[in-house]
Amino acid sequence: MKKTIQKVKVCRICGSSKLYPFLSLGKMPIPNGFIQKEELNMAERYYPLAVCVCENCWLVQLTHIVSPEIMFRNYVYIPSTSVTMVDHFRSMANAIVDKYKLNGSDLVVDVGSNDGTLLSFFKGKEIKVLGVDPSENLSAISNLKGIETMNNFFGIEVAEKIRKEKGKAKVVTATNVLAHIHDLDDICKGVNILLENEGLFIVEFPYFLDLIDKNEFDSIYHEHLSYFSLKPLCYLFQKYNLHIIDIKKVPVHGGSLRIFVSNVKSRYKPSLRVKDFLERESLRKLNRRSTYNEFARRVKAIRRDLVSLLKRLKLQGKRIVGYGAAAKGNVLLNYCKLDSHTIEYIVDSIPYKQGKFTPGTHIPIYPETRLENDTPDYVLLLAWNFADEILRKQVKYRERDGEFIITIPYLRIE
Ligand code: DWN
Repeated sequence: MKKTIQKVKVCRICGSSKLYPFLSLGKMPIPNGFIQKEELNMAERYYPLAVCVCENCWLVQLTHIVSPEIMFRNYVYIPSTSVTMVDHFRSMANAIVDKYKLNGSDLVVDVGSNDGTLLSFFKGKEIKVLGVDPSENLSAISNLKGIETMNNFFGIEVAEKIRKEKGKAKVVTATNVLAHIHDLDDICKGVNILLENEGLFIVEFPYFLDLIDKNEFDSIYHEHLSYFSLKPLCYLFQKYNLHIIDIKKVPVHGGSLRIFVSNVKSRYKPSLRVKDFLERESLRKLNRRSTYNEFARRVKAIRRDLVSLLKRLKLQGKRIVGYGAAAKGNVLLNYCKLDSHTIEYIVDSIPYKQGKFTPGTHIPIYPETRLENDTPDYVLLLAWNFADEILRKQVKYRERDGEFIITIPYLRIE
């Protein structure tokens, strides 16, 4: 995709042009587009951020796609910076090894392997591993850690190269990456090339039902092209003789699904859980415009309530800072037009982000240690998906009567 942005004209799964737009969050910079102090007066690229739903297969998707070269070649999302995510990937690897009896002759390939955190737990069990990731910075970190990683976007070409050089894979994993990919057909074709006949494609993604049920609208951003429920994914997989054979609900990133996909000719048959989840989706009326219009109404109400709360607190002379310079946090800040006049600064654990400023709203980012010597009245929790971990970390701030403002799943002060 040579242009920096393109309008979506047809559904990426079924090709239908019946796309119903239901929520716009306005125009804003890409959510991980952090800027240096010397760039503060330079123009930033703003892109439309809006979602539509395909009225044929019911895939929820962005109305415009920003070039992946802009978003992923140098990437700042590093799961190993959070205890929650490291524990999550450790238990995921253990569960897969136990469930599918993986051994030293098996190859596990991770698509979007990031800094190699998930693969390191398979490697720890003497299982052969290979990462594939487009970000130059993260591939370098992963290779330095001894996790062999190809610096590229996964697809047919990379799959063929891996199969030729390493053989077929017993397991291909993809966590928090399928939603980032426009050409899902290329991914499925690549999986079919790479996977053993009895192999498993194990995909984890934030679940759209959680997104609308918990009003997680700030998870809608330029990196996430698709917002998956099971029905459209079943539609996609059946095009490539793949089917979902099992599902596990996991709590990360506001509520995600881990789905297990195999070739329809393999010995694996769909468990009853697949049918249960599909029935639950039809009960939630995901095939009705009203479901999406109602969600959009709730999102606007959350913005209205949050902005008026913060305005009231500022009028009372209260100090407010942010916690977690997350992509989702930048969506919230830009959608609610909250800049450093309202949010004095943001603390974050990722060194790369410290010393920079948030995209569009230009709020300075400091290390978390700043809260050891400063006690603002309120902290707006932008990384709400790590609420437990962060609240545990900030007991001392709360003992000094500091309070957290948390917006998801509903606006509250703790
Ligand atoms: O899909 C994606 C999700 C999985 O993660 C990626 N496209 C981008 C990314 O979104 P994000 O930036 O919202 O990710 P996080 O990991 O939810 O962001 C959390 C932020 O909070 C990070 O910048 C790190 C920070 N943090 C912190 O300051 N102290 C996190 C923890 C746990 C902490 O204790």
